[in-house]
Amino acid sequence: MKLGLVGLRGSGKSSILGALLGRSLSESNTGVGTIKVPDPVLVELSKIYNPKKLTFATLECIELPAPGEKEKKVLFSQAAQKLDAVVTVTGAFRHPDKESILSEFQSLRQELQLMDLVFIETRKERVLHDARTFKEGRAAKLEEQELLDRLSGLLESGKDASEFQATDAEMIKLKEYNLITSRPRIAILNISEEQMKDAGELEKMVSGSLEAGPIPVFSISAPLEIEVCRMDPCDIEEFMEELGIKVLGRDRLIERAYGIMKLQSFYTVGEDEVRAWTIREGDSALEAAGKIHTDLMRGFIRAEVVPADALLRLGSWNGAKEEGSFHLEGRDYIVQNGDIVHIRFNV
Ligand SMILES: Nc1nc2c(ncn2[C@@H]2O[C@H](COP(=O)(O)OP(=O)(O)OP(=O)(O)O)[C@@H](O)[C@H]2O)c(=O)[nH]1
Ligand SMILES: [Mg+2]
Repeated sequence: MKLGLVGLRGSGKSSILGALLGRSLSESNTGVGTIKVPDPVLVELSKIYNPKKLTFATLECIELPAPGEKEKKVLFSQAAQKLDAVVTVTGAFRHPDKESILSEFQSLRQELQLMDLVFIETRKERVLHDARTFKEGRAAKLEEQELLDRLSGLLESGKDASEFQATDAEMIKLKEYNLITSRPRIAILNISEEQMKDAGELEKMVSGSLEAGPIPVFSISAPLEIEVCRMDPCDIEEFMEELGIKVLGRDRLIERAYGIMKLQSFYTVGEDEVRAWTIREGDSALEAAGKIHTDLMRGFIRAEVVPADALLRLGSWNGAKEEGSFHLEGRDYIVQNGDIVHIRFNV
């Protein structure tokens, strides 16, 4: 899963990425990185199997160029197409008051709406051209044009595409357009140390400015979190307590990202490797198999499933089998969060 950090120039995208990855701005600042998803269940499972390799699920993070930078427009659009979720970064640290923080947040939002508008206008031209040129499929083209008109009207009124009231058929088109403001989003306020005491209030102000759609808003002090990442683990708790940080920004981001993208984990276990995998809620055993390897998907026979909590309670696969926690499932089985899955396959 890919998260994109999007923000105006100098809002602190690189710094936030550094905080998420635990590295300073000067170190390998390539604009990309992978966050390991902390997983206590996985760690417990590894104690049972003592595997050669322990592999955590990961989230990929990339920094996009600031929207509105003319020479990087293409770069931005290409990168934006591949994102599963958009993380907006507002440089609260550089503002003296609440009003100007909100104003930066809103300018960024407008920039993103503008990029969607540009896409829609281009699409509209093409649809109109096709409707004029070809007889075949004209009705559908005109219908699409009407949808695009409504979409651009919404964006022009300062709303996000995610607020669009779409029918099921329109929803399919919307998915195809893959607009930035229709993607799952998280808003980060990059605050200074002095602003930490007002973090709650700032977050409330920004969420309050959003008419609809659940966009989680939370604040991170990037330099401070980078510092925390480099501390001796024994000192971190005390330091965080002193500063009144309850949960690190990175951990909050992961949790929210899982929430908005409706992600969950399943596990594979064995002596070679114990591993966590990311899937979406509602994904089937066949889709889970495909995550592991396309061969497993092609040659899928059945899935052997044990919930991780049962395995941890009973201490072994066989123990879980005897107790009745083991179940055999077909390709349509909906994988549950925390399932340990063993795919039987034949290719
Ligand atoms: N005081 C303070 N400075 C910050 C904070 N976050 C970032 N900065 C500084 O602001 C400047 C810009 O930060 P970057 O992280 O490079 O911002 P960016 O959004 O990646 O910038 P561009 O990629 O150029 O658009 C740097 O000099 C940072 O050191 C912060 O929380 N507090
Ligand atoms: Mg940068």
